[in-house]
Amino acid sequence: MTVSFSIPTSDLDYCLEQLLDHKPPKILPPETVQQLCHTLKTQLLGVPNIMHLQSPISVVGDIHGQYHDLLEIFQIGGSPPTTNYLFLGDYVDRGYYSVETISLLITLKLRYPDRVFLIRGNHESRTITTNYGFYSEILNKYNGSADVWSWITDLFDYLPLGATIDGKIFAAHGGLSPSCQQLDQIRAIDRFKEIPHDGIMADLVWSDPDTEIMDFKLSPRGAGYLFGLDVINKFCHDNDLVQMIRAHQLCNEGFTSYWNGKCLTVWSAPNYCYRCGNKASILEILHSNYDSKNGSKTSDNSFDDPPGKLRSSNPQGVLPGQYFNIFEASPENDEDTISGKSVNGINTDINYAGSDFFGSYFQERPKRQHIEYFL
Ligand SMILES: [Mn+2]
Repeated sequence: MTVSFSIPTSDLDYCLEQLLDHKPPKILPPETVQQLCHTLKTQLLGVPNIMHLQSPISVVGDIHGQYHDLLEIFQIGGSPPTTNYLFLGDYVDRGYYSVETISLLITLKLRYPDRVFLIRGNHESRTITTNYGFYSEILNKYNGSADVWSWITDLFDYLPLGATIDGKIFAAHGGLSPSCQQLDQIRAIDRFKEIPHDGIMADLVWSDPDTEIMDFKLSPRGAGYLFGLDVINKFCHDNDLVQMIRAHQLCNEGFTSYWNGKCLTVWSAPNYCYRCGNKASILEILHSNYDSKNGSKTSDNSFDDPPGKLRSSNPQGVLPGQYFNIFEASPENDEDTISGKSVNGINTDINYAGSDFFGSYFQERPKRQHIEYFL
């Protein structure tokens, strides 16, 4: 018996056709999903925990099963192989089309392996997908069988944890970890497993920046940490980086720039859960040649005060060569708003790790910020 390590292009194109040419999109047969997952796993085995990517590349944040809004991204941002894409995780849960979303992304990764890159978010996990929609969606769409869920969540264990872009930008789903000072510590992790409750791997997918604190604080999410400017400055300095790009937090305008562009949040699920009314964005990185602008080649601490000048000077708060392409929900998203009864998992939220942190967070937290710690 032979083990396949690649799938013919024509077969992949057929899968793309099934997903793209039908409305609603046709789900792929179970055996096909199994084969796609198996093949991608064998390919991801050789991929390091932190991928080494180059600009130009477009960075995409949370999608959460909003399949039609994902198609909107390719519409406005260009499609592979013409445009390179780095997806920052949280492909599944919440929206109605997690299966179609992850099937499309897996197929695109196999079809254009050097153009499409996927890293892991906190929802690429067996525990989380059991509670937030993906698992039940699969039972519904695959006649009560959880096989497809097993294959896809097994594949999640193989996804890389982050990427560098031009060696200067660090990208991950969530944020930094008090247990991690060096990128090499992330490179040394055995990532081929379920996301643990704590430690570097957990923090990378769960943490958030916070402009009101210094150092690390436990996150109100119940996993990961909040981290302040001093933390990101030191991490960037020690690892020769200029910026961190991440997703994981709903942004009303589709993006947030922290600390003059030192940290950016990309959010790519417009009208999140078919009811938040928010915009979405993708971050287009054309280049990372900052030297011509500020004339200083050697400055590692460009963001430290007093100013060393590598700070954003445009309205979006991004660095030179970067642009947030903002977009709104697809027409299909609106239809789902009208026809939708409840969003996947939204009413069964309360339990994660046995505690009621999600509900209690909203009750206890003073309403001083627009930050909402949606899972
Ligand atoms: Mn997330």
